[in-house]
Amino acid sequence: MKKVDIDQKMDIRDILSNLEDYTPKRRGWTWRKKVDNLQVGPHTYTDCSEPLENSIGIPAAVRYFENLDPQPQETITTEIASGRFEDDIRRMRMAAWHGADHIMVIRTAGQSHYDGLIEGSPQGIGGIPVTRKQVRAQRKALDFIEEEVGRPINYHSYVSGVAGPDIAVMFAEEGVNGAHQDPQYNVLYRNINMIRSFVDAAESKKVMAWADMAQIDGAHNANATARDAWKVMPELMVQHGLNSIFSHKVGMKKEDICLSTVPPSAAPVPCTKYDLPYAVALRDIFSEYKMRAQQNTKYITSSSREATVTHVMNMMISKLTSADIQSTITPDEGRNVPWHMFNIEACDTAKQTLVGLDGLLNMVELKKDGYLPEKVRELKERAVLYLEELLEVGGYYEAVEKGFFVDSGMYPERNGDGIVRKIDGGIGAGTVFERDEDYMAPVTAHYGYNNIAQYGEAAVDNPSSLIDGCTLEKPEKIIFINELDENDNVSNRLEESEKYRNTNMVKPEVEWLADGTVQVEIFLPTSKRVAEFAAIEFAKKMNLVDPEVMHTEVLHPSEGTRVQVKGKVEFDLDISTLEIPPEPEVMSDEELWEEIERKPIKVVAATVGEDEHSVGLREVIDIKHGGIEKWGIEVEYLGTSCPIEKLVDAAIELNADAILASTIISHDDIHYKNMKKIHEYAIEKGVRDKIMIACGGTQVTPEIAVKQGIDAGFGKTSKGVHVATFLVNKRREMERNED
Ligand code: Z97
Repeated sequence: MKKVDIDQKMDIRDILSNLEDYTPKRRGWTWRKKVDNLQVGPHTYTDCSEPLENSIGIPAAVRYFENLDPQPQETITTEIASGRFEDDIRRMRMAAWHGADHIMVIRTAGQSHYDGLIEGSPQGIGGIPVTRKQVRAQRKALDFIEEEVGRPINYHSYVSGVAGPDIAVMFAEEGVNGAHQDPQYNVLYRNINMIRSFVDAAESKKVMAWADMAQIDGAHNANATARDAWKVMPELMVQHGLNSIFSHKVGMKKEDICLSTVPPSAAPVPCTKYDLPYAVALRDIFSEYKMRAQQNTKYITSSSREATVTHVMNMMISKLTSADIQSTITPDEGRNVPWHMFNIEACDTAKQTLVGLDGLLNMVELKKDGYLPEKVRELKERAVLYLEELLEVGGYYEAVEKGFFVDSGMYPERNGDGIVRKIDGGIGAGTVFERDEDYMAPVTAHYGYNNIAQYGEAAVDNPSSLIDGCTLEKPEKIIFINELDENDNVSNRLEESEKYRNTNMVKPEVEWLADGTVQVEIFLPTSKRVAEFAAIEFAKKMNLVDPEVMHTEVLHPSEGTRVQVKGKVEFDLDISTLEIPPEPEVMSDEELWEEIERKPIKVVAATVGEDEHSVGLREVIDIKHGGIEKWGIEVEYLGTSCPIEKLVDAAIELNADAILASTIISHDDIHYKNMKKIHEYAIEKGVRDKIMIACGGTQVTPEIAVKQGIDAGFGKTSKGVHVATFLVNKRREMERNED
């Protein structure tokens, strides 16, 4: 594939071509490189990492801070789950530009129960079927995207389910950089046999350790499942402990083992009182491990505002306890629609918050006495007691059989409603067999008994040397299966949306190319239920197909309700038919200040003709609204209904550089006629070549205005900065002409 061109869309077909021969550029997880006292513009950052080569800053950066886009030291995760991997690739690129360097691919519903690898590129539900083809294509795309942004991107999915070890090997072969692996997930949430899950985990972890992958555990699922998420805190510490030490004993480096932590509560409960002691207790106990902090999704609703506040509150905890990876759940998790724009918004929320909190720990310290340490100690005690009881009843398997986990009581209280699994029950029960005495497997990164010494000393540490390397060393030995299903595959999907792929045709999209979906925000002065049904009718009248209410918020039981509706449009647009005028030029504040300080500009301004409107012109003049005064331009305002002659005469008398005339009324083209008059009267007075003339108004079309003889016209979207830019530019031009 050719090098990515920023101005070109990624060509999915290009990524898919020669996929059978593609090998990933690297293996293993990469952390951001922290820079001490990073200088970006006039600011010094304490906790930031190396800047990107290409990125998009948050809106305020673009508008006010000269595109500063410092990158926090924490890895930022985006979860991508649209069900079509080809559309996810475009979303990954957008996320990378907004600061994500950990791309987590959510699996299609039910993949945990597949006892083997899925092949090809079928469409998924709530995620994608993770297959070699899909993984390879996405890793290949990311190899290009990381070059474009100038930072390694960690690609991640799940090594869970009955096919865990198969997936681990495939991930190691394909350069996947991180994965969730936790046998407790299989047991508790997918009812996969516990013995099978722990045996499989040993093998999976061994392979992941070989590939230097970062591992995230599955503890966050207890938060999402428990009746009251804050009550599972002691048990979660035990879950983290079991998976962490198991992983380390299998051979993973501690710095590759990440705890999946979730603040267990959310406002309106006094969440910091729960969440902070919990995070501090975890940090204390697991000081050698990494923390992957994730937004609490348990209490998420369809309000993206509310989700964002929870996210930000959660990040305060992350910052105070030095989390290493910050996950960003799409704030529309509560809507179950993974939209591009919310995905990207969540990355921005993380970046904005973490950068905003830069240096926090140099300024504030957590208290060493009182509520916080007392609570931390209490949590640790509860966790230790929990672990002791677990050992007393015979160990993990017995504890699960007795329903220890995800009980709705705060340990040691127990309500008897925990998840119960039988030691010999669940999917894959009875499928674990002891290896025969003469068992031997000539493969790398294989866990446990391998009767290999008989083949010589060298083979003990390197069993695959017996077969001249296995697929981990010799990627050419991998058998790449392209597709198994002739209907459900990416080629068919690409063909279906061909009309919109690299052509002039566009259609709105939230998730899949040309899905046509749009969101409409409607306020209705009525009660909730009435508003919901009325909003659907409005959406239908707007020609939206399949309208659905996504979110409702009562502003008052009878006065009004806010409704967000989504629906599809069935039309598209040929962008080559658009008439797009050149973008108005805008100078920076600095350039304008400098230029006007060098040589002041004075203008005379008025609303001309029989016209009493003043608001538009005041917006362009007044410093309060970003008007031209802001940059030091001196303005003599003559008011409304000002005769043309008075305006021009005043400009001559005051020795002004420019005339600004506002003309709102457009009946019989009076606005253009007045412009022409100003121009002609200035000629008559012999000052036309010395005074700049600009006219504006809501009905003014700049091109028609200039045809009247004046220097510039400004329409209803024009602002002070456009006028100031014009004045500076025009004066420079006049100065050049004088020379
Ligand atoms: C996350 N927000 O951070 P399947 N293994 C583990 C998991 O947590 C999950 C799977 C496998 C979440 C993502 C929930 N997690 C969503 C430890 C899912 C998924 O659905 O059982 O095939 O695998 O990960």
